[in-house]
Amino acid sequence: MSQLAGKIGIVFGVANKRSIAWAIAQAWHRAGAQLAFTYQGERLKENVEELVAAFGPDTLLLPCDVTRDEDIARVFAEVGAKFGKLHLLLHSVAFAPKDALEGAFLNTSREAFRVAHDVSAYSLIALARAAAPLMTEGGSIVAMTYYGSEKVVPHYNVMGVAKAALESSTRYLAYDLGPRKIRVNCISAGPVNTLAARGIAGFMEMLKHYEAHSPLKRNVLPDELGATGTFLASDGAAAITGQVLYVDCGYQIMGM
Ligand code: NAD
Ligand code: 0WE
Repeated sequence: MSQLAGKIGIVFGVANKRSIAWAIAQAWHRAGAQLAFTYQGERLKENVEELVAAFGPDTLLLPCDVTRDEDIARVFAEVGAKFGKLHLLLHSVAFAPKDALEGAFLNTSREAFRVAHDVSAYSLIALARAAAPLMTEGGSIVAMTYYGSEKVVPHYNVMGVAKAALESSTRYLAYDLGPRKIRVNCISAGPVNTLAARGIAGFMEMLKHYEAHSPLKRNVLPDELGATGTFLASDGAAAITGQVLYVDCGYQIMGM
């Protein structure tokens, strides 16, 4: 219950109540953490405002496009001014241009590659660098990834390459930040029906495929991602860094 009492955290990637970031944020909050939130832009502002109102009227909520260095600088300046320190950071942000997720990977444009890597991978480095000076008591950084980083998942395409960069960045960041007691890990989630997953052709078939072929014969629940996020943020994971944890009902172990 109070695994995260006294911890201060910041959450990137809430778009709506189905967002994985929202499931993890709720779990962190229930475990006693005090949280700040960011949202991508005006389009999502009202949505996220309504959600975070549940955490009290004085919850810090700031716009942040993770491709903008000035946004990132302002967010951490405000967190520093309000709390003076930080323990937890959730990175639950990804984007690739829609057309890059439809046709052949072979046709990935230079621009789609750049955008996917900027939003989905470089942003972790930028956020970690800005957060680290506030993590004076140590910290835990958690990022969301997906199995398409290591095996070919048709149509995941350049997102798979960007997730491979995210996972590798997690290891290099873990090495750099380890001496400051800041841990960096990824959760590799099985498919979840969120905004980012909806509209992807064949997504419902993918859920059925996991149900049929994962050892647990079902799909992962958002609350289960919350529980793993809480574990990684807690002192129970004090010696775990640089890892990718599969929270996918066991799907990743299968060869056939
Ligand atoms: P989501 O759409 O709810 O969340 C994606 C978030 O990324 C949104 O909040 C969006 O605003 C944010 N974002 C995109 N571009 C941004 C930018 N330039 N600046 C700031 N924020 C930006 O979908 P989700 O499924 O909850 O995705 C969250 C994370 O989980 C992603 O990293 C995704 O790759 C990962 N993931 C999702 C699944 C799944 O099946 N849904 C599985 C494994 C991993
Ligand atoms: O990481 C993701 C999805 C991330 C994502 C989603 C979109 C949809 C809208 C990134 N960029 C965009 N761009 C858009 O314009 N997942 C793990 C979910 C997902 O997406 C897939 C999947 C799975 C699983 C795409 C193809 C195949 C499988």
